[in-house]
Formats: sequence, structure tokens, C-alpha cells
Amino acid sequence: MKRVITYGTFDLLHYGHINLLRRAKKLGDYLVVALSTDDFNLLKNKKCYFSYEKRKALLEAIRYVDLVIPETSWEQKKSDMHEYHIDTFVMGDDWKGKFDFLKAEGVEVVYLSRTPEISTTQIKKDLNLQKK
Ligand code: C2G
Repeated sequence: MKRVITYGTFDLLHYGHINLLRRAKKLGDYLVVALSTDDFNLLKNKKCYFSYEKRKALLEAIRYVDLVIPETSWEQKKSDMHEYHIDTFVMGDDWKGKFDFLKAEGVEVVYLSRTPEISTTQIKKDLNLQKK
């Protein structure tokens, strides 16, 4: 059973997120998503539209996702690799190189290409433009 993990905020869930999750799952048999909590998002300077609980419920409804855990800090990744017996760590390539240190924990580190043109920020901008 090959176990994969990825991290993120996943607010206003869109097809870019789904493309990432689908490809991440393809790298193994079991996909863990570490979902940024509302408090951690404040640290990331991200203002979420949906609360952690709502974002978690959306992710749990995705066929590729097997487990959602809270991401509460930048520092938890190393221990997560051992606690969840992870074989492969996956992130979009906007993070390329940033998490290579996890190789020292014995995991494969994979950066997958981001889906172009779509982002939560862009969605918010577009919706704002349509405001009457
Ligand atoms: N993503 C993607 N294509 C997009 C948008 C996002 O592949 N068009 C990917 C990102 O690269 C990331 C994942 O979807 O791997 C989640 O994106 P965000 O919610 O924006 O995650 P982020 O805020 O980058 O959080 O500790 C790591 C952080 O929690 C990552």
C-alpha cells in the first residue's frame, strides 16, 4: 500500500485542485490531504471563503482522497511523513524545490505541474468584476 500526501488550503475548490489530487492519487494507493486550518491560513496570509470544516467536507467527497488531516504549522511535515507512513510527498510545482528536505525522511518528493489559468485568487477577482 503506497501512501501519498499533499498539503494545501483548497479554498473555493476548482478543477486545478482536482487535477492535482487525481495525479497525486495515481502515484500510490492511499492519498492523505493535509488541509490548512483557518488559523494556519492566517499565518499564510490567506483569507478563506469556506471554513476548515466546509473545505474538509468538500475534500472528503472527492474519490481520490482517502484521509484529510489538519495542517496547523509549516513544521509538521517531517513528523507527518513518519506518523502517516508516507512514501511520496506531492505538491504543485509552484513549490518546486521548497520541500526537498523531506527526502532525508526517506520519502519521494514530487512536484506536479500546476493547472494553468485557474486559481482561487483569479476566481475571486473575476467574481468581483461581475459585481453589479
Ligand atoms: N494547484 C494546482 N493548480 C492550480 C491551483 C493549485 O496544481 N491552478 C495546486 C497547488 O500547487 C497546491 C494545491 O493545488 O499543490 C493546493 O493549492 P492551494 O490551496 O493554493 O495550496 P497552498 O496555499 O499553496 O498551500 O504547506 C503547503 C501549503 O499548505 C500549500
